[in-house]
Amino acid sequence: MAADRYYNTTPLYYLNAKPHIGHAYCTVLVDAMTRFERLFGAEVHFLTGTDEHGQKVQKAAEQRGLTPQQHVDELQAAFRDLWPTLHIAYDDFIRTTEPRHTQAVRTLLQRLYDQGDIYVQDYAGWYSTAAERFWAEEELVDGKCPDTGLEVQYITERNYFFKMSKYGETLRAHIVANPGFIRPANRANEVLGFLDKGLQDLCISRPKERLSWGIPIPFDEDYVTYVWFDALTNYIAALGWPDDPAFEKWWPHANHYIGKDILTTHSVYWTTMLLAAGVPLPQSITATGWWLSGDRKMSKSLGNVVDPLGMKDVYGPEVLRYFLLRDMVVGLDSNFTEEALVKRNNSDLANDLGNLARRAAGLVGRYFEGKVPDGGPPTPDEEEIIAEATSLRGRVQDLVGDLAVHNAIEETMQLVRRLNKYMTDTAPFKTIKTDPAAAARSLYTVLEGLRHAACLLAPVMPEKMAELTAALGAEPVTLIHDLRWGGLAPGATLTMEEALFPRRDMPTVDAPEAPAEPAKPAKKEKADKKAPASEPEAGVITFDDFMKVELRVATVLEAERVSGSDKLLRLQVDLGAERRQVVAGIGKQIAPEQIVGRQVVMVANLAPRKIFKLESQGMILAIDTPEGGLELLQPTGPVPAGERAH
Ligand code: ME8
Repeated sequence: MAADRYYNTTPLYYLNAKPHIGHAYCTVLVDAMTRFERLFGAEVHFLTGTDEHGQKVQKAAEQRGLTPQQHVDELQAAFRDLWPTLHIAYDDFIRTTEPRHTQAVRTLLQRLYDQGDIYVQDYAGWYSTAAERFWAEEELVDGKCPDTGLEVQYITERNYFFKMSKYGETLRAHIVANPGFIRPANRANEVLGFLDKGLQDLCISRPKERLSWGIPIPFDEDYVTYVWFDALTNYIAALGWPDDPAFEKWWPHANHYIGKDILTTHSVYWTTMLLAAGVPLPQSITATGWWLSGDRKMSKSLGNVVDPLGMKDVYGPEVLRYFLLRDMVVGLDSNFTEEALVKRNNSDLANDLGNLARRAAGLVGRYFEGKVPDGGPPTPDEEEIIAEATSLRGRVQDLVGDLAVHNAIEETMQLVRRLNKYMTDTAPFKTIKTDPAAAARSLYTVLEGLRHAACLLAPVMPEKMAELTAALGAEPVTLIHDLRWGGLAPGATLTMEEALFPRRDMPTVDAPEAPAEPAKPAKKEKADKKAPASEPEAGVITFDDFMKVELRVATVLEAERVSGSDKLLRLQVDLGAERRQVVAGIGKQIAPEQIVGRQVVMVANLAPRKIFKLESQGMILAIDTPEGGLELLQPTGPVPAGERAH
């Protein structure tokens, strides 16, 4: 049974550098979870913010010749302003320099001090400035900080300590008794392993002479608070702990989403702090994996960070969101490449989803005056699709509940692919002439299926799916409970003007120039690991292999010769949902003016390649004649541009 209230949090991002794709991922994930949970009927409060104290921030400010306050005031805006551009709608943004936060930290410190859970002691140990913490001798790696690999200094210092060790057993019992408290499950084992080694007490102060940029300790103003003790408290500070009713309302439903790099601070430091303060533990702590660049974590210090602003500006924020959520399994690492993003855009969004919407809308425009046709009673074909779309709601809900957001997206995309196949199988553009009721039924089914997909993908791509829903002539569905088959009203006006997701060029494909070739027989695909045991004989392809080749009808809009080549024509073609450029090696036999306005058959899913510095986004099919001429493959009568041959 899903909960009816959630309080979702992201980490508070350090203000030692600008936001990057790792920050964007965690915040997009929480935004999507929040939107899914609201769609499923829950009330949700979503918090993010910035971590503004500590040595790293003080140092970053010094390097810029600014005071820490000037530095954080300026940099927090980079985060705050970025989120809306990624269509992230948080409910609250907390800065650790705000009075509501510093107040809560001081209240918590005072409470723990008064009850004897904080004590003062001289401490000697290895201190890492980069990691802002002491390490025990045995924790060092080759005498260096295990986190950063940088130098450590042996220092003796009088400091305040939180009796963390006192709460280790209670914490262990809680983790064991509550599977799902730390997610994914392997991370819970990691924390239990950490506890097995025995918990130390936690140094929670820094002398002001070493670090001045922090929250003064209420019972000793010569010290500031350790940045982690400070920052973690934000999760209750933002709710007005201890007295605000918002705390009572939301805190029991807290779900922290963090990167795996900060699992210990959250699942050990924070939880023991809460246990000491008598505050119940959060519902869950979810540790996500890392976006890698090559095999390395993208990180500010490694300087290999992909700029999310750059990606969203080139491909659009919602394509980026789709990619981040579809290509990352929550908890595992994933490699970020622009090529993978473009592939996702082209295959899932431009092709499967966008093209289907355009094809259906095109036919409705042509044959039903642009109005949703009345589907009439469904036949067994439609019944199957209706059952699939209806059961999808529950499956998506379960998958999201299990954090399998990538699978929830995939299930919805499978419905979209099923609709594509159904559209091809039922061929409404043919049946319109022989059986208009069947054409109406097909098109209604596709449009209603698309409305279902738009609703279930809205948490991932809120604006694009709102656009799609509106283009279908439907009202947005805000509660999954209200998503019922038949909700799309016949007679509603379709307004699908633009391609929802334009196809994109592959960013790094820069193959050596090669002349374009007319159609060649399909090469046999290399068998992949999943190929069935009985391989087809040499030279023969399976039906599945054939179905990989997308042959579509295109209408040639423009044609011109490519300068410097007597063989190449540069064509602009209409593919239904989009326009493409194709560079075709047909210029010796066919003049540009002979081909404009004609319909041709092209391979629509061929990886783009550069020919004479021009990108060719597909291949036109043609047949050599014995006289040395060339016959273009074309349908015998007009068909809608974009229709697939099969
Ligand atoms: O740790 N891939 O802040 P931070 C995925 N201020 N996620 C990544 C990532 C990557 N390559 N790099 C960073 C802090 N992240 C503290 C948190 S919370 C009270 C204080 C994400 O700016 C990931 O979630 O270093 C990581 O935990 C978070 O950014 C921390 O960012």
